[in-house]
Amino acid sequence: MKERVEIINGDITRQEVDAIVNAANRSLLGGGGVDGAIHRVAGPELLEETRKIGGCPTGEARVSRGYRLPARWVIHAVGPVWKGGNYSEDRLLASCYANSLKAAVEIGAKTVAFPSISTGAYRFPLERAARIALEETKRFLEGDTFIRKVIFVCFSQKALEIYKRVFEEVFSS
Ligand code: AR6
Repeated sequence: MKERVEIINGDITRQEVDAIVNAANRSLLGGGGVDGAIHRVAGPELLEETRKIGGCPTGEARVSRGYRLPARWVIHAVGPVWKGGNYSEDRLLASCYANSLKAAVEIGAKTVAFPSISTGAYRFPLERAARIALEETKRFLEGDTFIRKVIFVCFSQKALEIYKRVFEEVFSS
């Protein structure tokens, strides 16, 4: 189980995996942060495709092609905006991971890279988000044999340290 998960520091747009996950918003029309970076590298065809999808509710995920990205697919997940913790933020964030991994299996993606959904513009506390991401991934992989590798791409040294520590806690229990 543990060997199917990797934590790295890097830029998700450069990952040579079958699918990368985008931290999108409900419009799926692009934005800042990792969403902006993915659209810039993928090229305008990505927006053309996500426009046709027509949006996505919080906690769910939709699939598009990756166009000029090294990844063949982009799984657009919509994380919750952090509002203090009493608005189902934890459950909605967990759903993003479960639904993204489910979508990966459906499109035949064996290697999947995630950013830290909701922890930028949406202000979800990083350690809490890392624990949810890793617990939900562990739960999913326990019931799945198809996915070979899930990579968590951290965008700062601080995020990397938090993810690595939480990974040890979650995956050794
Ligand atoms: N690779 C990996 N991680 C990244 C990258 C990158 N290239 N760029 C940023 N991050 P955010 P959210 C990290 O704000 O909080 C957008 O405008 C970043 O350090 O991208 O889910 C959307 O359109 C942070 O830890 O996403 C939505 O409107 C994490 O990615 C809204 O922001 C997520 O930060 C979504 O907000």
